[in-house]
Amino acid sequence: VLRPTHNGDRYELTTPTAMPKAAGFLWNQSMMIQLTCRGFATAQFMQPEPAKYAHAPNIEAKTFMQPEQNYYAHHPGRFVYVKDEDSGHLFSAPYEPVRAPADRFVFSVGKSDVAWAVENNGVRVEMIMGLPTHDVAELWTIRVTNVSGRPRRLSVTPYFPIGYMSWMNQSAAWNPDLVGIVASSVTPYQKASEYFKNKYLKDKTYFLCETPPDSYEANQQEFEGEGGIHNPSGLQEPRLSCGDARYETPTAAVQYRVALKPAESREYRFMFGPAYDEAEIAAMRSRYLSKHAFLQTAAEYATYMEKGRGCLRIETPDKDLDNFVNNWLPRQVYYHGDVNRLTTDPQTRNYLQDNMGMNYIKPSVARNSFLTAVSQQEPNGSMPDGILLAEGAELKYINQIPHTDHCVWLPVTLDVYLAETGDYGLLRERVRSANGDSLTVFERFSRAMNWLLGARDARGLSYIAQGDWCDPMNMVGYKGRGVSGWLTLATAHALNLWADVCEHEKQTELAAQFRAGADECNDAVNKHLWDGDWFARGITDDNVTFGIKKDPEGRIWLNPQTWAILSGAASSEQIDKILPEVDAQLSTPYGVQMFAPPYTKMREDVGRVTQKAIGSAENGAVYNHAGVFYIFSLYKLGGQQDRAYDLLRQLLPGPSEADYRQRGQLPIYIPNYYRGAWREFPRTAGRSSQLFNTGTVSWAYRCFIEGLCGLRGDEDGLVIRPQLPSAWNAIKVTRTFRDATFQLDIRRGDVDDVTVRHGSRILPEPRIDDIKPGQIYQLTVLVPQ
Ligand code: CEZ
Repeated sequence: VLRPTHNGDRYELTTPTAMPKAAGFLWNQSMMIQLTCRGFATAQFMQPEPAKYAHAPNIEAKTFMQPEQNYYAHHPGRFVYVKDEDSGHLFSAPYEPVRAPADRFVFSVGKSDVAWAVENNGVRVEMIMGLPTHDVAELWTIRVTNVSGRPRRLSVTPYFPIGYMSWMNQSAAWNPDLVGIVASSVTPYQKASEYFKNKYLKDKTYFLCETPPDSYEANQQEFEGEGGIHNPSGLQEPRLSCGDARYETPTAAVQYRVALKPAESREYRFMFGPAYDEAEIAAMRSRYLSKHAFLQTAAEYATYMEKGRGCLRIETPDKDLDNFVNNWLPRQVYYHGDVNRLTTDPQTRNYLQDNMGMNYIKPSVARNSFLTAVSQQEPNGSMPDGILLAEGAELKYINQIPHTDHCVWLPVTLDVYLAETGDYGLLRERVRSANGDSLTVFERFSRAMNWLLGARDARGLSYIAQGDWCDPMNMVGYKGRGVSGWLTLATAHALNLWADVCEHEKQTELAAQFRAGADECNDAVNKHLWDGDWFARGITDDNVTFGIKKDPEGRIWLNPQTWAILSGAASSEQIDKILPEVDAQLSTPYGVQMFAPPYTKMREDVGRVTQKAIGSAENGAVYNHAGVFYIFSLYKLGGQQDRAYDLLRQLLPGPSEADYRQRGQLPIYIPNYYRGAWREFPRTAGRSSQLFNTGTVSWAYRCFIEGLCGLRGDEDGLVIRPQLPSAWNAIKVTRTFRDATFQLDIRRGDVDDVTVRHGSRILPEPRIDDIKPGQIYQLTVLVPQ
């Protein structure tokens, strides 16, 4: 049912029912759209806050993107009804709303378009959607071909529901000058001040036709009528009734009556999107709505996507993995760094980690993100919960809840920037903050580290307030006393990384001070949180240690184990105990769970996380962000290449058909989680959240680059230490690094340590220094058997 094509840069799904939520997504800096194989769509655009131009048919609650979104018959989508005007046979493409089984179905997801080819009753419908690189609009091409071998009389009716736009004011009508349906609304508000804020919102939605239709309908009720969306009444008549919507639910249906000879086709082009006024719609029409402009726009967009191609090409024994790493993983990393999840106030930890991935794609973006982030540092050295990216943006949703981990991510993500660029000059940049203080980046990072050191209790453990990395762990410390074991370890790791930088900058006293702080954190965790075979997760306000053997639920958490490895808190004896426990208690066929067993009821001294559905999200799912931290720690540890690789592979659906069906997702992105609770609820375990916003991807790419391929930079050059899983004998890798290209032929050999040959020369150490930009380095690398 699923196959890669064209060297893995497209994936094709040949049924709309096996994986009904399988979807592709496209974005630009102003919008994002996710399209399912069945034709449902979720789109948003920025003005500058996220807004919609196609809505549900009822009032919708506003929220950020959620996992496991459900679709229903009237969910916004992009459809084409095709009716045989002689026999009355009706079907729709891609599949919704009629749901007639197709004779042939292909949903084809590319990097810069999403397309379908559907055949039913001797008619082929091809649909393809692309986006402009800068503007907000969907560009649709719909081609209908008679493949029945006999003449046909058809009605072809594209149907783009607009939905319930506003309870204050909504309408829609045909606009003959624009050749399309234009729906108008007023974004609802209450305060007079909001009027001025909303005044220039794009409250219109347009659906434009390159070719004038024979009839149209702008009123949802009128079109769907008693027949309903599966068999609209409007299609029972010889033509649509050319009606409008006056404080009625708007829609966009247009109809073409065609007589097609055998093998004859018609091709139509449409545009769908938001606008401020008719003048803007007219401008969009003239800019985009022609065959020529569609082609040119598609080429430009492909160039824009190509900028996200990343720095790594691999050839391994696993072709599906190669497809993902070479095509899709950098694209998802690029998406995160390019648009910051299309919010104006990304969570600080997300902002820093999403930009961490940009080091492998466009380091200058990562560089700027540090400057932006620290310019919003508080006077006491702490970091705010979110980074404001637009004029007038505010901290919303989760960013109004105090979380204590944000400073940790500064050195953790800087580590990649320095490894990739060697640009220590960033540290000497002076940054003025909103409160007027002007400090260097170096000084700001040191302040952040001091803040972390200060935010600990008498035992030396880090306060959690209302959450750490685990957002919904909001009641461990809401009374002000609870502490986080993970955060204490993450603090130690951050301090160690920062101490390295201090040393490089010849700040030896500071380095010693931060290293001593890290040791203190590690010691405190060992003293208070080692539970015999693993580390506990924390201690509550009421002094109850949790994440320990005697807990029936939430007994072992992954993050403290991972970060104890990274921070150096865990000795090798402890690691020997931890790893088998993680295997035994947390591993599943879909990756490693974030903790186990999941909570079945509220724990008032842990919080909201325990109320999430069992095995979903943070409540015991295979939460990939936590999983990838663990994978990273295994690569750092060394000697764990099989454990690390098995888990790395599990981040991705497939390659067996059973696995694809269970996860229900195309292998074109890593979702934020797969359902866990594998022991409790095996039926739903593995199911993808379908949410492609996740901090996982920058780490996953890092694990492939630094871990599996072992290609990490330092100030002077590139170190080469691949960690191949034992089942592999050889791989080929191309890595771009500091404007040079490295082509590596890596294989097992009779060597005790990694041995690198460059031309005829065996290098004294597995590293290349004095890298010449533009040069191609061909290296033969032998790794121990
Ligand atoms: O949000 C993510 C956050 O964006 O959850 C991660 C956290 O580290 C990321 O920064 C782990 O908690 O209940 C909640 O508030 C959840 O925490 C979600 O908002 C979660 C979403 O699934 C979005 O990815």
